Amino acid sequence: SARKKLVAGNWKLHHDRAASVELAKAIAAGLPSSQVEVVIAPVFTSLDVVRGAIAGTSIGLSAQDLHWDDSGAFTGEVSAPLLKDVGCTHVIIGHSERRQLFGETDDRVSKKLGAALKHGLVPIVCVGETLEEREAGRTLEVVLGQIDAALAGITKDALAGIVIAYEPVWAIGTGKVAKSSDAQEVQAAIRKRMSERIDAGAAQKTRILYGGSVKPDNAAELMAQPDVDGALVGGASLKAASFLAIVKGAL
Ligand code: G2H
Repeated sequence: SARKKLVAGNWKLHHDRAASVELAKAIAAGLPSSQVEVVIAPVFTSLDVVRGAIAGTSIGLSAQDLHWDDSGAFTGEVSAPLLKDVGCTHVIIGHSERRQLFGETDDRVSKKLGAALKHGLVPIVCVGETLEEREAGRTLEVVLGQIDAALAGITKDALAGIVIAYEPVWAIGTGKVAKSSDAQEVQAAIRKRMSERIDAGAAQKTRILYGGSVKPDNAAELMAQPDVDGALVGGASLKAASFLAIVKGAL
């Protein structure tokens, strides 16, 4: 497809500043080509030093969450202007760990998406069904419902620039990867939904990543699917060798 592949490393709650810098430098040194867009998402406290470590490279810098207000009495929160200030280009929104463990709702995901767009951060919006929902045959209903809620009010111009990550909850950190045909089926349905509800031309430009136990040995097959435009990688992004092998799988 005409869409440039994107591979994003979600470091979750791992690595102090020194380890983050070391990993970022090793990734920068091993990048195979500029044909794949690469983004890394360290913890908040490492963003500043990682920005320095990847300065002058094409690697994007992502936060793992944000608050929708610019400032105010919101203890513990970080806003889009502050993420811009520290050098972020991207922000992950609605990761399933936030939905499951920290009370993230579709409504909040939509507000966070609006704040990211307003301040020029590329949102990486995560959706995905649980095992229970999949077994009940509700996968598309759940995922498309999350898409509708997250993208409520979004314009076609904004749609082309956002990134969606389909992450089936049962595949996250479990070693159980979705079959590439299952990922393709859901991701094609997401694109169709965005085409119908927002704009067909813009939906052709939106990158849709797959996430959930992506490893060097399954990445290439997943990313060869027509609607799998890259990967959101957790565990395997914590070592430069495995992350770079996944990036190569996108070529
Ligand atoms: C899904 C993924 C990255 P992992 O959460 O967002 O993590 O690759 O460890 O399943």
